[in-house]
Amino acid sequence: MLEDLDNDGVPEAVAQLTIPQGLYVMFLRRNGTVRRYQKITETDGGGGGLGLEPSEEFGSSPSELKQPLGEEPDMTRLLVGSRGANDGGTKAGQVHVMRMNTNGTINSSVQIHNGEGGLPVSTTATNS
Ligand SMILES: [Ca+2]
Repeated sequence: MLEDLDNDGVPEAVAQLTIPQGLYVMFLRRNGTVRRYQKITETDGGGGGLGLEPSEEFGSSPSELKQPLGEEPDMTRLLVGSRGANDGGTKAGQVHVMRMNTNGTINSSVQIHNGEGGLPVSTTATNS
């Protein structure tokens, strides 16, 4: 779940897509059905800036960073895994930390993986 991105009093839900790889940000009604959704893929929702590789399995374990980081403007941050990403080593995986717009698209993002985003380089980090 995400906090209420669009301020309608109902939280949003996030789920992984497998074909194409990506995410659905779902804006819910009070009865739990989807009022509208925003797809985030390599071609939708600002996902083109993520540098996704074809088989990196982007979209796993989406979660919200609950505590604000204090940056202005402080926007909702969605953390999403890419367990098959090769940037930090073959299939070493990575996490995308995405600042979210109120319409469910990505405002900006950073990546954390082996040797990037504050993590040291490890020669043994794999999830194979
Ligand atoms: Ca909402």
